[in-house]
Amino acid sequence: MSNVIDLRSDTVTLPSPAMRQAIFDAALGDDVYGDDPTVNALEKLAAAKVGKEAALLVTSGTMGNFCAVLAHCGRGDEVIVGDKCHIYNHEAGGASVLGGVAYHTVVNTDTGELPLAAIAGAIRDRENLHAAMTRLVCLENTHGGCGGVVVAPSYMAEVKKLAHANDLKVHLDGARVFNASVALGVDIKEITQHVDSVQFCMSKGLSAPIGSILAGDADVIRKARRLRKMLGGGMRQAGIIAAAGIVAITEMVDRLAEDHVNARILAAGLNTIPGITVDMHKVQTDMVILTITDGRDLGTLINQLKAHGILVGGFGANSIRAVTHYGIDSNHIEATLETFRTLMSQPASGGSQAVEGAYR
Ligand code: TLP
Repeated sequence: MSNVIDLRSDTVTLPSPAMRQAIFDAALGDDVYGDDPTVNALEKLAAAKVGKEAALLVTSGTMGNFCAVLAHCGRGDEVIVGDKCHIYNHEAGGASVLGGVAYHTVVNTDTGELPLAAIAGAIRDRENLHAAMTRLVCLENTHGGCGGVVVAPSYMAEVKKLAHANDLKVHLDGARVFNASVALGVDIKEITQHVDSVQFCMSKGLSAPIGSILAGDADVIRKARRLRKMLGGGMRQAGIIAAAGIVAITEMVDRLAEDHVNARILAAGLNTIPGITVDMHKVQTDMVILTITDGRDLGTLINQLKAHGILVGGFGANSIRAVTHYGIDSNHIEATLETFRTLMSQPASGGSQAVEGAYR
């Protein structure tokens, strides 16, 4: 795989040498008994980092979001989500299937927001016996379904105000919230202060092999810990995972800026190629969404790129998603641009091919 340039996602990152060493050296115990010192250290560190009372190590972003929704909502309750968000589109309907929670979708703006009036309109009247009980609003930052855009903290503050005025909680799917804080040049707490709970992934741009953190107040995390156990996510010597997580949040945050620079260079280069357009306003973090405008078949192009050792994913009907990360440097960006130039200068071949693993 060494010659492959894998731009499908920042989830493909491999652990850094410091992470591998930390995993090797980790002090371990049985975390279901609360005895793993490395997990305990990570949870304490993570909670402090995002300014919350408590934190929980979970296997994945999906598990973190699931535990959060179910910690805030009971069966028959309703959660307000954006129609382009990950929780609604890419988590197998877990909160609904396993938790009996109904999703109430609000149309996302291109900027990853849910318009405040639409949120207000989606909140059910608790006195109406026909309606489910609205309990929670979920935000996402950065917003993957909107191409990795950063959602403004000032907007999040408005959502929190509206939610709390209506006795609702706010959960943030912050799978890439460190990308947002680095892009804005603010401390992560400037973002997380506006939500009651936050899930962030250590296994994306932060390059840890496994693991996410769910943080919130002590009561929410206590409930989430039980939910995690119910899902089979109570892990034993999980310090193996937590050791890499500590390196992720202490050493790998600042370097996300490099991924953002590489994404801008890739996007700007792609934008000069006939038959491709990139909305440069939306290239704010590590994601580049490029739209094919010359009518050629997307699946065929993606397969041609693959044959040249470049892996990307489909994004909607006419677009491709390329994500920069720890395993991608400026030489990879240049090689990717060169291959795009070559392929796009060739006439489109006939026929159509399926797009595997498309984002939406
Ligand atoms: N996103 C993955 C795929 O599932 C689409 C990716 O390659 O972008 N929230 C957001 C915003 C995410 O982008 C993801 C993963 C998750 C949650 C879930 O995280 P995991 O994969 O750890 O369950």
